[in-house]
Amino acid sequence: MALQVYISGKLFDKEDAKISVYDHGLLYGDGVFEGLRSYNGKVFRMAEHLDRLWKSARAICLEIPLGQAALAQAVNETLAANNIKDGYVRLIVTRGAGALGLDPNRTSHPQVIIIADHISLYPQEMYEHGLEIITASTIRNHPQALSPRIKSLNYLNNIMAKIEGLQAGCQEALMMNHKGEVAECTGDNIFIVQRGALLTPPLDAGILEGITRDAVLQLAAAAGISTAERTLIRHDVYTADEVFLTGSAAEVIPVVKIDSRKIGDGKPGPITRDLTARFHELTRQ
Ligand code: PXG
Repeated sequence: MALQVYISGKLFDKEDAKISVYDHGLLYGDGVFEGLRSYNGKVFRMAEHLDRLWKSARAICLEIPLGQAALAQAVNETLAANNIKDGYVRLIVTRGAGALGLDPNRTSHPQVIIIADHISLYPQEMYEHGLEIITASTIRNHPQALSPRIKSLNYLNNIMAKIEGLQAGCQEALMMNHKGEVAECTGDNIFIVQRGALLTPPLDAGILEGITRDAVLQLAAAAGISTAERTLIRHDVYTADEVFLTGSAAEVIPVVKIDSRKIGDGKPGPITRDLTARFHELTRQ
């Protein structure tokens, strides 16, 4: 059977899952989304993802046309319809179809889309041996232009940095903020280990409040590892003992080289490996 995609209350075969070319999600990137993971038939931190989706929508004055409980049920039903136990869910809310022109008031019917599928961002080999990344010259969106806290359908800022990474032969790129501080990667948050302490940029560095980031901070604290949200500069990353990235799609992935510089001894470090194991235990329990 073809993959089933949910659009505003109905399931469609993948080939027939279509929305209007007048949808402002397409015309202007006017909409919000979430990327969730399901492990063993259960969506990881569903409530947190829905909460963030609602906050993103609130930030762009978009009213989601159903409640959180109904959307959670639709997510579970879409996973079940596709018989997916371990997979990836892309949740999208667009502004809906309307007249040409930016005016969001000239649209009607926001579209709610749920894709349940599989995602593999990086080859397994990179989880074992670590990722090589670069720092992008494209800075993260200025928070006063478009808050990086909003997971909007306009990801060009991140895509520009991703292109820089790919052109340099890297799968990810580290983005600085408008103050020259470390922000995050194009689709992942960043952590460093410095003298046994786990450090990650604070939200006011202009980053997405990652749900995996929160989970890893909690796991580290519970494991007795000292943690802090601290402003970091490129120097801190270059001289870190360990670096890793977190995201719903990527989970926890070690970084062993940045801008061709070896991090630590060039191998995934002990705290990274320990937290990866703890994250696997948490998600696959
Ligand atoms: N920063 C940015 C800019 C992101 O887009 C994260 C950090 C990590 O957040 P979570 O909550 O996932 O820990 C993200 C999330 C995809 C994909 O399809 C992207 C993300 C998540 C899932 C899938 O490329 N980005």
